[in-house]
Amino acid sequence: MNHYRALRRELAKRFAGRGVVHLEGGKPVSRNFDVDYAFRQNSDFLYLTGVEESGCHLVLDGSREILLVPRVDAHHRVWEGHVPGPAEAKKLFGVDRVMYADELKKALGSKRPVPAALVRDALDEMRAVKTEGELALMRRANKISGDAHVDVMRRARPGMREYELQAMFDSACVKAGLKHLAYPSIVAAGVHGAVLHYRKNDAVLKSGDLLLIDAGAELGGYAADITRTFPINGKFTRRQRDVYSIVLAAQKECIAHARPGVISADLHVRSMRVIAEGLKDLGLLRGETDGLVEGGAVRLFYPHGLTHMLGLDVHDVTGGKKRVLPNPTKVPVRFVAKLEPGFVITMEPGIYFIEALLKDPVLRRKHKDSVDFAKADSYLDFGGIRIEDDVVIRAGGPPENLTSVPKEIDAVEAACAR
Ligand SMILES: [Mn+2]
Repeated sequence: MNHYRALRRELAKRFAGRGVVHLEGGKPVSRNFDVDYAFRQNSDFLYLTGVEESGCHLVLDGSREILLVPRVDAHHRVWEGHVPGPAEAKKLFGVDRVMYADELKKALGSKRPVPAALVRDALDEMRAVKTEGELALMRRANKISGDAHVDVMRRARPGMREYELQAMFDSACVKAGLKHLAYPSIVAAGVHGAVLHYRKNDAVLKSGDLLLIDAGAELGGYAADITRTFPINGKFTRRQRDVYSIVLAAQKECIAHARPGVISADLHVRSMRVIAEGLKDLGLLRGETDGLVEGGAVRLFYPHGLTHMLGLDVHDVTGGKKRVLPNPTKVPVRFVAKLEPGFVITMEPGIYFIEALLKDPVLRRKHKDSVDFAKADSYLDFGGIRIEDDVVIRAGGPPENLTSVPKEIDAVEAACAR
């Protein structure tokens, strides 16, 4: 409660004397007649209040703070059960004053509202740096999600379908009290591992293939975002080991270098270099590493970002206008930020063998000197490997890794042992 109050005070302070801050919470979204989509509170609203009910508002005016809750009738209670009224909400959420949402005009009074875009930007600035209270939630969300990953590794068997593993993951999280996933789980066996946002999750697991699972639950709205890739029969093949080792080396090197002051885009380039070197060792790429990175050949095998911010949104706010930076690298990178203590970011390099890229005639012509396409074709049954941990940037040292799911080859095989 004090945690949320401190954040509201901080926001109100930023706009002191400049008008009244009004935030509207999330509203239910209809799926079809009488059925709504599962409700998830607006992240800014959750950040400032912890309130998970729909239909609320928040008004901040200097030291005055008002939470507005929906007025419900007996009919609503018949279907939806109890909804806290003002007196109860005041105690529950620790706000100075609670009114009904239909009294919004009165709550706002005659003062000018602060433009929503300014409020949004201030919240982007604040949300980027996590407080210890937020980190405690994120640690727990990661631990439970991580345990669910280990559960899936232990129980996966050839012949199962991807959705059975999806259900195992969900079940482990829900049993531990995390009722909501942070994003739709990607459970991708074999070649499906090369589909970056694979969502079908219905293929059969085959012995000898890899299983890539990207899944995380949220606690108090705070997300975990974890990916592991493991052998379905419990033992990596030589070829899988070789590719896996490259991805793991790239990830570990980037984590070791994730310090305050470092530009995220530079870390991405660092991961591309490790991957380029590794793919050269495997004979898939040839030439100078700089040329492979800047010319885009590496991107045929690693076509996504290394990192993004993590928080109440799985791809979280990037810190507001004051933190916008030009991309200092020669490669196209979407997330460019100077890392600060309290940032939580993902570290998720990968290598994939994607038919849509490797069979593209234009790309084949463009990169014919850099890529051994005949060799790459022999990997088209491979799928992909991604390893993703969530880390907290810390002052004066290495980051704190929130994710403790096994990732070393021996440890993954031990977790899969049957
Ligand atoms: Mn991610």
